[in-house]
Amino acid sequence: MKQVSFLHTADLHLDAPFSSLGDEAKACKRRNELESCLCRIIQRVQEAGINILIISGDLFEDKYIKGSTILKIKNLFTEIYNTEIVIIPGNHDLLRENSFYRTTVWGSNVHILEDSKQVLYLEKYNTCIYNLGVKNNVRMDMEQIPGMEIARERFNILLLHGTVDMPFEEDNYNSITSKELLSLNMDYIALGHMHCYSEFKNESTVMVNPGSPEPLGFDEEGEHGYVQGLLSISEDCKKQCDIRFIEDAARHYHNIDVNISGCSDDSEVIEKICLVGQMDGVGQFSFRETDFYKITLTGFISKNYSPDIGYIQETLNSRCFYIKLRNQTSAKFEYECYLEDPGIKGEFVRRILDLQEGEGSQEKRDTLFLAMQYGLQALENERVD
Ligand SMILES: [Mn+2]
Repeated sequence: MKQVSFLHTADLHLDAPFSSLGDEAKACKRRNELESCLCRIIQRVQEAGINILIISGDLFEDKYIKGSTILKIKNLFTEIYNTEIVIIPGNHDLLRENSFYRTTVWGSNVHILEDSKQVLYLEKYNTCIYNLGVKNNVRMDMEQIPGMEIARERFNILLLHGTVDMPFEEDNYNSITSKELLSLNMDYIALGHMHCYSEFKNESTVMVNPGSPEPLGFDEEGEHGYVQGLLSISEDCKKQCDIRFIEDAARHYHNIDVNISGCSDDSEVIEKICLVGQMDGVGQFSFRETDFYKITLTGFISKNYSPDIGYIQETLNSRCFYIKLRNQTSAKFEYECYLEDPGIKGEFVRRILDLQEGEGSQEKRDTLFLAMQYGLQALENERVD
């Protein structure tokens, strides 16, 4: 076998509760969409005649997964009987005693990797598959690999569900550096765990964390999908790894700050939010009806006006799949009231105004305005928001 094709995904989190949405109908819809995402992956594997499907952990949420969902997964896997499916459990689908990984009778094309001491050899694809950290002990497992003879004439793929290049905190699952992993001399390293895409390379290895194919929260903005790749080897044993990212998410998350300084009623705020939506490149109608938005209202508003968050949210609700508003505005101090003040507040305001007058750049004048607002906050409330 001179080449082997693969599709690499991770972190599907099937049956995730999506409880933070606070809306069971939408959560249910989203769970169905995760299943549809798996269906699309299977369809792609079938159509492209992919040799190996790699799932690098967190295929499902062990705590919430239903037997019926497992059955759907199992049935889908049987449909791609010509493809070898290689799965590593993650921290949300740990390999515990009565895990569905163990209690389900999977088809013969499904390989669930349970032990880092074992190497899965897929003879028909001339491929060895290694794994690390199944029991959250990546450090110990790492020591095994150099002892295993890595055959250069074969394709070598390593699976790991873990935290790469992040501060080594105790609660980080399978923490390790990209340098250590790249030094293992694999051809492709299939990571999982981090929900956004990242890619690492050196002369001999390509390592990818594909991210969750469907984003699962507001800290997962941007494109989501999976990786399709091809490993090939030439007569003189030179190897090549070509990969491409395939965007495939049904919905996306957006965090947007909207400065509503100067707005004095809810309709003005709604207008401002819609304008920012447009500037964000979201299109003519400002919101994508498929997407999730977290809008944070910022800026300084009059003490006499308090935005009706419930009303604004209701009004914008129909324009997108989900919207959540946060109000982080500050009360605006009317500096004019302090102009004649003989005390420190008056002196402070007069000095700032003098500085503003002598300042040519609008940016610096705006900064001085902020300084005045925060200064007055401190002087009036003995604290700054
Ligand atoms: Mn995950």
